[in-house]
Amino acid sequence: ERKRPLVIVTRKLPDVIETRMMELFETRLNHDDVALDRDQMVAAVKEADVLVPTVTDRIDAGLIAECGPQLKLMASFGTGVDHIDLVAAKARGLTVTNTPGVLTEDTADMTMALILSVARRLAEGERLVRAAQWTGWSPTGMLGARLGGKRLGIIGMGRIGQAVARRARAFGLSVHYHNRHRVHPEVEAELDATYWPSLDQMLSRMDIVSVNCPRTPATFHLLSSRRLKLLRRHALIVNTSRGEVIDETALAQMLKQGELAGAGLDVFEREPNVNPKLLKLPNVVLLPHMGSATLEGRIDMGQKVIVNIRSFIDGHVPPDQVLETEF
Ligand code: 8YV
Repeated sequence: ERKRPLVIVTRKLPDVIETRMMELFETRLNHDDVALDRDQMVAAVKEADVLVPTVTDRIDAGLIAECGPQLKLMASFGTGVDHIDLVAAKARGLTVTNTPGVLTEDTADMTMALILSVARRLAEGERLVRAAQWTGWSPTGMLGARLGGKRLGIIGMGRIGQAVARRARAFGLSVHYHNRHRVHPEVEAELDATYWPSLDQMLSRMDIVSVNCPRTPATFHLLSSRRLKLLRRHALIVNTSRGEVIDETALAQMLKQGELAGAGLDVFEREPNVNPKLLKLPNVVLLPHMGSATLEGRIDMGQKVIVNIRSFIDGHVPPDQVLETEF
């Protein structure tokens, strides 16, 4: 009988997924759900046939150089692959897979939740009530900004950006977007979205901006200090993608100085560390990278990981193979 492949999973996954993996493969789980340190990661890649990392594991060229010859597949649990050096992985002959599609709707929901929270001061109001500082209703109390009739600029019109666009239209927002490529005319028509080839021009015209692009070398600090300054003072910005797409220091400074009206951030440049300036600002909603955190979503992601591993082991191209040229 053929030896079962050793699959090492770096973080705790939903029980049903762990149980299924144990049935299918020789599986080593992480019951503690504490991220593995560098030495543990090195030990894992020396031994595993398949590694299942998450966004919190840095799979850089140094770690890839430590991989044992038997390691052929990195079946990442997550959609973003910015934590994996894809060029080094390719050079080493590693196949990389991710879990796209199954977290699109959840992440778009969270994007809308952040837009609503910031525009309507949800977190601020909640803090007021909990602190027993609410003195009663007033006609001018807790006034936010109406979403209807405002312009939303989506940066990155992929699966998640499109799901945000569909939701935004139901709230009466007009949808604008910037993307590497213009999306198919039929999709654009269905979303009633306006394409801006120039990000700079789009930024200067929007009321709300949502970051929905992947973090790639090309999108690192895409929202630089210079670009953030193109936003209007009343503009709001939300990010459910990756912290590094925005220059966090510049953003915090602008929010503090009132050069921007508010921000909703689910992701940060140095997670789990958050720029201390942001913590003190009332007009900022801060979440702990939970955009795709639904039980259903995590199970779907786990199932995708399993399908990718099985098809790879059976000698097929796994359905979610990531090519380094995509980025
Ligand atoms: C996950 C994410 O929390 O998939 C992504 O890119 O950021 C989130 O859905 C995380 O990646 C799990 O590894």
